[in-house]
Amino acid sequence: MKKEDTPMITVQQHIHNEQHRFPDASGTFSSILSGIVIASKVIQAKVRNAGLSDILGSVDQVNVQGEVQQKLDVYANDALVHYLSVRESIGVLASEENEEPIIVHQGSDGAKYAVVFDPLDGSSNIDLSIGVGTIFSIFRRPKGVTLDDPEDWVLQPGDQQVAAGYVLYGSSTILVYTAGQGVHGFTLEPSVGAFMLSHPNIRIPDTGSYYSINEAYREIMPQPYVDFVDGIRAGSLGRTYSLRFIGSMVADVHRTLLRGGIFMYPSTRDFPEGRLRLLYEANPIAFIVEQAGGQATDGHRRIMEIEPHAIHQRIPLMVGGKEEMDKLHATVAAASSS
Ligand code: AHM
Ligand code: MG
Repeated sequence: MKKEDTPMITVQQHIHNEQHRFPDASGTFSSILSGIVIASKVIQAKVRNAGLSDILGSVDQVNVQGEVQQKLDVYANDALVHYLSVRESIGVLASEENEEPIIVHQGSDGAKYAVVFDPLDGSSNIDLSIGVGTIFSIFRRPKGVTLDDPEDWVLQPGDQQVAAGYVLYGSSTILVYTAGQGVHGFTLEPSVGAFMLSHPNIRIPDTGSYYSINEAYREIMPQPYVDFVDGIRAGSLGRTYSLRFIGSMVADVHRTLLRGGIFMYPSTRDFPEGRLRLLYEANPIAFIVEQAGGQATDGHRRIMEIEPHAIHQRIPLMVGGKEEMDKLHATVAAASSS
């Protein structure tokens, strides 16, 4: 049989083998993931013909972060809430676009999981046909916590995530997820309408040749990050680097995962706590990057160990391969000890 005639592995088949991560409810993982898969197919269809329908531009409202909501932000959020809220195993949803967590299946004993998501990351790129993405993270309800305290379902450190992933609506649509058994990527085969395994067991290279940061902020970011960037530009890691910054974190991280290098969004004068959100941006990306053999920190601490105190909490985020991250941490540590 030629390679192209061999039946491909779908994401549903793949996650069937990951069921042991959800020992108390067989079929739960597939059910939650299939809600995300359906929502992402609906979102990608809208993204793909965005210029042809009345879905570009903003709506006349801001979200909890004070950011202008794009029509596609709202559409993507509605799709995820719609397809996830019918899953009986889910009790709480929390989204970048909703100030408070959403309670679903009130009173159902089967509701033991929470899903946290950024429905459409890279909003500033939506109208420009540049890649954007959906990011998600799944938690188990902590013992003793009820629906009277929906925030407690999701205010857990990243190392409590049972699964996390993203969907990148780029030149192709790719879903990347981890359930703690490595990182796997599935490309949407548009003629079949299914995500097929295309990137099994992704490993981030120990070193790469790209660095990714919004360098326009060099006057308003902490000096160690400027020093690190100047250092690698001057050859401190023994090779020539190129700069890539798309401004859609999912796309920048996806490239870093496959090609190596480093992505950084440190604190700035305008965002002293960092710009990216801990629960639905940094945590899921950290889980994926660590599972792929890389590192994810706020410059000092592992992202996955940080105790969250608010759903929309921001955090500085650095992710990358071993060599770049070690060099960054050495530069930051040297600055703090001098
Ligand atoms: P969003 O979730 O509202 O789209 O914001 C997050 C995005 C990231 O995708 C990206 O890394 C960052 O904002 C870009 O910020 P900036 O324009 O300050 O470089
Ligand atoms: Mg985002």
